[in-house]
Amino acid sequence: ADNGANNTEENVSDNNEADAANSEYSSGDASYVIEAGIGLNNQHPQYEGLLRFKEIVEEETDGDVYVETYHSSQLGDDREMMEALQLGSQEVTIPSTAPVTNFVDEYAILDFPFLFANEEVAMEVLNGEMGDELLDSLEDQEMVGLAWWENGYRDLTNSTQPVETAEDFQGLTIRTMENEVHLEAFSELGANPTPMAFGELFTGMQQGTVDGQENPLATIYLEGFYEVQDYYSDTNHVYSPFVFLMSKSFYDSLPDDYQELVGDAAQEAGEFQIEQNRAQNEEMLESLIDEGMEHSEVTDEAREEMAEIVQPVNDQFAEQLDQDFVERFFQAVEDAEEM
Ligand code: KDG
Repeated sequence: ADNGANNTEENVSDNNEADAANSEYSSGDASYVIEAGIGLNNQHPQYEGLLRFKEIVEEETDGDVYVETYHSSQLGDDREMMEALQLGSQEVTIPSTAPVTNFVDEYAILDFPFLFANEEVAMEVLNGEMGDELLDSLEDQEMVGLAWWENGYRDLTNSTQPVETAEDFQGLTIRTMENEVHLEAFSELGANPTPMAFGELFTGMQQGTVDGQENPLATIYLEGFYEVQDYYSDTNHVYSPFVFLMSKSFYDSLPDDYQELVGDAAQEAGEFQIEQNRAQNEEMLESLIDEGMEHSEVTDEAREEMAEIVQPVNDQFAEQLDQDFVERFFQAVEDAEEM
């Protein structure tokens, strides 16, 4: 899509007919069209959140801003969609923060294993000053960060063996997101990490290119990973935020009141997404077991051992980042833990 007021014609597409049919508005009548794409499929609460964003924006602008929604990497993988945002050829994407590290170094800190003790601590930090600073830092990269959504705690699945302790990672080929912290952490545990775009993951597991992967429960179930994975371990090794990104050139082309409106809508739809997401993440374990996956329970003790093994990775990356930022970030985590 082009930026600005005359980007409507070339945006008309028909591979999201179901969603278009649900809308009383049409792209042809809109002054602004937002092409929004995610990597996860349309069963995931992230997509429900995106549909909520669409509903709010279209209703409040009476169709003057129209939102076309795409899922399952239809518009590309996370990195490609972010590049499209930079170029202004796509308006919105909502990646996990891990691949954002390839654009802004400081995002690496969010992927430190065992960083956030629970979701409340994560939300407190993200919705506070440090989170704002991370959102603002995207502007230099031609993107505007509008809100934090939630993917959740990531767990391990694989097709080879039950994983309960740090030793069990030895020799496992694990797909990771494109993020150096993840790569180093899994190497430290003795696994063979293989970075891969989300859209290639199912086939990768099916064909045996990788033995396993790590994602929150909702993704494991809703993407049907149980069809190609036998073992599930509740490692909870890292908390993954989603970040709602908009193309800066598109955002700048909006009148002030629309800028405020899309920001509020991203926030409100995010609150809804987070609620749905947590409910799903809780429900999905039983469904996975019903589908035949074996659940390996990871004890707190085993998790602590994993945390100790990967600590040098956190230290090494913390050293590479701006020290003032790192100090303030860890302080914010500590403050949030005390609340
Ligand atoms: O829609 C989000 C996906 O594109 C991706 O960020 C999900 O956590 C994810 C992964 O494992 O790639």
